Amino acid sequence: MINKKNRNNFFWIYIAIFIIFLGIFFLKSSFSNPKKINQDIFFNILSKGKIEKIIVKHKEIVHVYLKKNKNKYSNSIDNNISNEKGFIIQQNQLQYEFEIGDLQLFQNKFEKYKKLYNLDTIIDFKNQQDYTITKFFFDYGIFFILLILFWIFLFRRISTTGGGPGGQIFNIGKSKARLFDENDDIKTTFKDVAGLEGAKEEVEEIVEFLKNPNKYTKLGGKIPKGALLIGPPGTGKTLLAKAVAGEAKVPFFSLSGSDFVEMFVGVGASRVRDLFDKAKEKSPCIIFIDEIDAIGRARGKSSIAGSNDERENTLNQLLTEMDGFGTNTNVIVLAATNRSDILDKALLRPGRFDRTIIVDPPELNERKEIFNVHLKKLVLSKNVDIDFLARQTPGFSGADIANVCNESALIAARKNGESIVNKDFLEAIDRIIGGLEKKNKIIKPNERKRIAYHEAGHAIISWLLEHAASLVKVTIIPRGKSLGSAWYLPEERQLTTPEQMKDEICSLLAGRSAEEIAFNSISTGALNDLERVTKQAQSMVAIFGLNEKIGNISYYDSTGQNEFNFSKPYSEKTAQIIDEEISKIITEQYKRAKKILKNNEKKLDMLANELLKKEVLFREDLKKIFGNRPFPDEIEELLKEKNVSVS
Ligand code: NHX
Ligand code: ZN
Repeated sequence: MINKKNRNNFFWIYIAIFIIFLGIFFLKSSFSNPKKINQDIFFNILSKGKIEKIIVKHKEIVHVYLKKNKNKYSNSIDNNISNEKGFIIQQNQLQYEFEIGDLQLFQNKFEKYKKLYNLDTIIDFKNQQDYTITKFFFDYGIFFILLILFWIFLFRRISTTGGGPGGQIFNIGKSKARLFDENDDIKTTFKDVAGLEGAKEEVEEIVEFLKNPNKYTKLGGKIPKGALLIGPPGTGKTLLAKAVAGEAKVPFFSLSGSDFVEMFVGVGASRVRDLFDKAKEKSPCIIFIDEIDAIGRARGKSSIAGSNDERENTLNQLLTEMDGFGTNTNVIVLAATNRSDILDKALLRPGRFDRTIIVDPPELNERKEIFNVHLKKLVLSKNVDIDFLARQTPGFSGADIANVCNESALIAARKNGESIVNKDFLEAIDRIIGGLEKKNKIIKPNERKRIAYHEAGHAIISWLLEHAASLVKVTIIPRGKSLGSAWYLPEERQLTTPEQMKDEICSLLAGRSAEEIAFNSISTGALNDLERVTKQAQSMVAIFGLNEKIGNISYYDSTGQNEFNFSKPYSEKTAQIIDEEISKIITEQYKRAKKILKNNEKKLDMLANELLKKEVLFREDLKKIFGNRPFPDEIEELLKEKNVSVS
């Protein structure tokens, strides 16, 4: 509310300033804007003896004052320069101004005229200084206005909304935390947090600490001071914190790490101090700092001579405050980040954030729960199979799933459907993974044929290799940045064997090998495939220690501390071996793919032609050509069991 009022105040100030300056300009132009003439005309008027005085205002500009005219309406001195509107000319009214090139020359000529025509015209140099100042003001006034506006804008931005009537300049150092207390009804509860079982338990315990601390302190335990939520974007860290706010029934301060950051020195630290002062007043309470990496980044790293001082001060103040308040103050700090690797180690030390809560992307059953939460709000048809959807979305975060649900509702609405059907969901998933379908993209027939062979190659190899991910469908309809794609359902495993990795590499290379077999030439289209293949092979050799030549060595650095250290942790010789081994793996698998495809060339042709005809092929279509997949397949069973068609 205060905020809104504030904004209005400033709005009126803007308007007032604008009007004032508009007024000044208007006055200036109506009263003191002399008509510009040139020197010849001036001397013409001068010779007629009608000029009272002239004032040399400036080195180059002269103001001309006419004598009072007896005949009020006859102001025409010369037809060329008459005032067309016929205004009454007052005595000594500034009428004309003109520029002179050289003052000395002008003065000589003026004196000559004066003598020649016997004139009483006065020449005056008095007001030069004065004029310079006014001219300066009018010429540069606009810059002053801009400067003032900028200044106001600046103060408006940094003045805070927290506390203090009006949120004035004096509030810069106050914290920007939003306070939720008993009066705010936050509707989020732990019931709304699906999945995240482990994280939820930890957080629930924190709520317990605040509700009855005695239960824990009576046995001598100390209540933790802080907990850090770490996890990739969209996994529900903020949601978890919101649920804490909804359940705890204690004051809850919420702010983002970037709220501390300001362009003025000392503001961040003072905001931290203010936040903790407020929190102590309201204790027991919770402080939630979102995106704490904005201030919690490791100190002294990549700083260019004090450029990061301000952030360091803020972090130091935060550390001090967390150390500072006693264990019995009952203020618990929750913080969230998705970049734990760059956090300062001092933050993670016991006594600050004692607990680290890892928030992982949801697994199969967790995704099912998340789907259940979001599907509650949607109008579903009976055929929607949540279990199946959860399986189709490996690697999706909570936010992704929310997006799928929303997108499917929109897709169903576009089709004027009564309710959302399974197919809408699958379309939404495809859309989110692969991007927009581009049915109208113009593709030449020979290119289309190449695309079909490329995708058919992927399909066949993944069908025939034991460890390759199982295929869901192949399509040559362009989508997002790709011209065609083979859709897999990867097995959600915790461990991967080199056989599985090699089979995956082989099926990725199959696209290009199919092109080579069918056309005796290859294309740039395999870019994405090659990128993934190279990464995979690199990780086998240099990270996972899965290569015989290199042996059980990993050059991976999970601490990320050598981020700015460009030297490689291995010798030139090893680098060469690594490169050779990577290349060997890829070449081997490419040959393998080509050999398998050569052995199945007829089937490749058949599949490619089928693709050209139908554009999309599903598992059933492949089964017609190849028979059952020679290896037991997870989704095969699922499909049988659930009796769902993927189409
Ligand atoms: C392109 N994209 O960007 C087109 C639209 C081989 C049938 N030129 O492997 O879509 O070719 O299995 C510069 C030069 C991306 C930028 C070449 C960006 C190539 C996907 C790769 C299917 N499915 N590849 C696949 C695919 C492509 C690409 C590029 C580029 C294709 C293939 C992209
Ligand atoms: Zn490909």
